[in-house]
Amino acid sequence: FLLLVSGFQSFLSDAQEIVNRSSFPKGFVFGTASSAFQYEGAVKEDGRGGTVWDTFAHTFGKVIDFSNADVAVDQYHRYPEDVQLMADMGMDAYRFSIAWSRIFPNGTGKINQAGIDHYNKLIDALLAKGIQPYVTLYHWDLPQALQDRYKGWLDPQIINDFAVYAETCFQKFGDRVKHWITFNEPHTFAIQGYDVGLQAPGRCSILLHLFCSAGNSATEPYIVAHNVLRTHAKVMDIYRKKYKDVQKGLLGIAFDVMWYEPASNSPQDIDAAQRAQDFQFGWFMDPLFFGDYPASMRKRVGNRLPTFSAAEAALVKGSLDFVGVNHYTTYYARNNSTNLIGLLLNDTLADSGAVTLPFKNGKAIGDKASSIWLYIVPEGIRSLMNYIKTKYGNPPVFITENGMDDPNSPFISIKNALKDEKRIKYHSGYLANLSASIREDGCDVRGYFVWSLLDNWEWAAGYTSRFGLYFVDYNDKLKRYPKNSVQWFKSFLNKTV
Ligand code: PSG
Repeated sequence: FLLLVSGFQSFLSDAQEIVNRSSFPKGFVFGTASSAFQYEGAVKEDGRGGTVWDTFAHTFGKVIDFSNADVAVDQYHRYPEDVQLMADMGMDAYRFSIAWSRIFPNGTGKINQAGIDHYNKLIDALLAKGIQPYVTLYHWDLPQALQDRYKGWLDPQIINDFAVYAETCFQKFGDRVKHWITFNEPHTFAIQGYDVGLQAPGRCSILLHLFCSAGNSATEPYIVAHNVLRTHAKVMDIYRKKYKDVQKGLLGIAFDVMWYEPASNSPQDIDAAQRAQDFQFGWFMDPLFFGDYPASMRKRVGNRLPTFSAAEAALVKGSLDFVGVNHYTTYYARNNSTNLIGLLLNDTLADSGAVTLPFKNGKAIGDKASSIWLYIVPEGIRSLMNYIKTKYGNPPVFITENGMDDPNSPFISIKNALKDEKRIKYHSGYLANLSASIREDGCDVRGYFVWSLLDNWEWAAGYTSRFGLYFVDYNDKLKRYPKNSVQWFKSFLNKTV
């Protein structure tokens, strides 16, 4: 009987604990997140220039349902309605991205006033409802012109071009935007775009260029990441020198961060879990906090890993006010003793010498969402917050994305699609663990953004995946319908005491 009771209590204390706004510190921010390319549509309107993602989405075979984001969920036109949906839930903030090619259609040159006007209207609509804008400057939609001109992120010329774009945003919007995120998930776009070629610009060399006509999977991801870090540091330098005193905003960067559990308690697997984290998160965090790449990367990547000059290292180190963490899932990590796949592919992913999988002995680490990579492991967020606290000295963290998707099934009625009890369980589990990491472990977490406000265009998965709190009816004028999770967040957010 006692065993039963304690079993029940531990069950209560992880997934099912009842949390609400009052489980979080005063001033903790709740919001939803989105990105320009996945939401806006209107790709040819008001002078917007093309991007590498327009090109990629229109290349046959790159998106699994043969869709593109020309219309997406039309937030470019429907933002007033969408802002109202956020207000209905009682959200404090909205994370969205600015499309570089709406501001500079060719990446550089003359400002496109219509683009400025659009984001002014969006920002003002949010503020009128008491919703704080959290603005990402780059969520993967590189102006195609810069890819054509000098291969985009592969060329350090991009540092200055991005800096001009970023500074333009500070000048035009910084009176009202107090939270800036320079980049969304550089790890994802370096790997997906330049190692495996599954995302724009679709470069890779694996399997004798079977999937990509050009690229080098062993070197380009490192060059891209290096140029992103140098760009980020330069943008922060500009912000601190010219804007911060007056505008009083904060600037950070957002990373995709899984948690890794060693697959066994062997020293080899424990080491592999650490290396997996080094090659995902440490790749960016170590330069930002310590001024150089992790030792494990230096050792294993050798001269393919670029180096920072002393001046660059000094500029990169400390160049952030907060860390944005996009966290969805946890995998097992095991040591890769043979590295046969690495020898075969000769790519960046193999360099860590760690194999990460959501399975152990044929058993999944948690319940699966719709995306093949997304397994539900609520405790992972607590472990990750503690890892950041210990390793990087407890910096301020925002969870800039957390969420799960349902399949887009033509066989389910809208009525049934709105019954997203699994999503409610997902968020209550992750939020309970996040709250515990703050209250019980002392982690400095400042806010939480749900991915995503609406169902939207999920990159290479197209419209097959539904991450929204609101359902979007793609067959009937993109009408929005609240899933049950909307009601859940509404009561969660109202329970302030
Ligand atoms: C994030 C994390 C993983 C894969 C993809 C992403 N992971 O842990 O394996 S992409 C990220 C992105 C946003 C996407 C969203 C859902 O910032 O644009 O729509 O997550 O995939």
